[in-house]
Amino acid sequence: MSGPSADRWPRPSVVGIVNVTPDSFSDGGSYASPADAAGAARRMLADGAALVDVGGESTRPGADAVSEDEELRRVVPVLEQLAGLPVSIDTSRAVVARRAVGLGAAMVNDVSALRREPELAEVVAETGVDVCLMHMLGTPRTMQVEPRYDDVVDDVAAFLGERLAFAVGAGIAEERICLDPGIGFGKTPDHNLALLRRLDRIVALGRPVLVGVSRKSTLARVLGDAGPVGTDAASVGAAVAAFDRGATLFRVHDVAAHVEALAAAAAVERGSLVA
Ligand code: HH2
Repeated sequence: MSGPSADRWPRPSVVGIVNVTPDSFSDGGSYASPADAAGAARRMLADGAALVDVGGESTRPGADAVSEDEELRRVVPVLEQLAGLPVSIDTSRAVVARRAVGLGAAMVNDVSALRREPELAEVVAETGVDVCLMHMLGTPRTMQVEPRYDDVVDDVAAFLGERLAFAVGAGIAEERICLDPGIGFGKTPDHNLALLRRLDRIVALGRPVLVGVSRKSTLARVLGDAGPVGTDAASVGAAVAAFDRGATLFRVHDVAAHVEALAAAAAVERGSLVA
C-alpha cells in the first residue's frame, strides 16, 4: 500500500477479537478461563492475525459500563499470558490502558475516540503506542435509540477528522493513529451500509481505516434475520468489500477465513502473486 501508514500496518491486517466479557453479543462467555482466552488469541495469531484485541467491557447495544476494577480483573490475567505477542487493548480507560501497555500491549483501541477519558490521550502520547479512534453516537447504553444524522458519511468523517486533530494536539504521533467508522455504534443497518459503501471518505482523512463488521447485526439483517448475529461468510463478504474501498485493518472473529479471503482480494488488487 502507498501512503503514510504502509510501514505500520500492512494492508490488509487482520485483528482477532478476544472478548473477555460475560455479555458480548457475538461470542459472549465463550472463554472459561484466562488460559482459554489466551489460547484462543494464540490460535488467531497462528492463523495470521497481525494483532489480537483484548477487551473486558462489552459495547453491546444497551450494555452497562463495568467498573474499572472489574475491567482490570478480566483483562490483566489474559494480557499476562500473552506477554511478548502483538496485542491491542480494547478500552476507553486510562488506568486500564496504562496497565495493558505495561504488560506489552502495542495498541489502544478506544471506541470513544478519547472522549470518555481525555487523559487516555496522555497515556498513548507518553507511551508511544498505536491508537484506534472510533466513531460512536451516544454511549453503548443509548446508541441504538433512534440514531439520526444529517448525512451519516459526512458526520462520521467530520467527527473522525476532529478526533484525529484532538489526538495529534494531545501529542500523539499522527503515524500512530488509525480511524474507524464504528459499524453498529449508533447506526441503523442503512447507516452502516452507507458508511461501508463510502469508506473512501474516511480513507481520504489520510490515516489507515479499521473496520469492525464481523458478525454484526446489520449482516443478520442483510441475510433476512435468519439469526441474531451475522454469519462468518457474510462477515468475510463485507470485509472484502471494505478492503476494496481502502480499509487497512479488519477486526474479526474468524481470523483464518478473513486472512485467506483478504489475501485473495489483495492479490486481485495487485494483479500479481507478489507485491
Ligand atoms: N466493535 C466492537 C467492539 N470494539 N472496536 C473497534 N475499533 N471497532 C469496532 O467495530 C468494534 C470495537 C463490538 O463487537 P464485539 O467485540 O464482537 O462485541 P462486544 O463489544 O459486545 O464484546
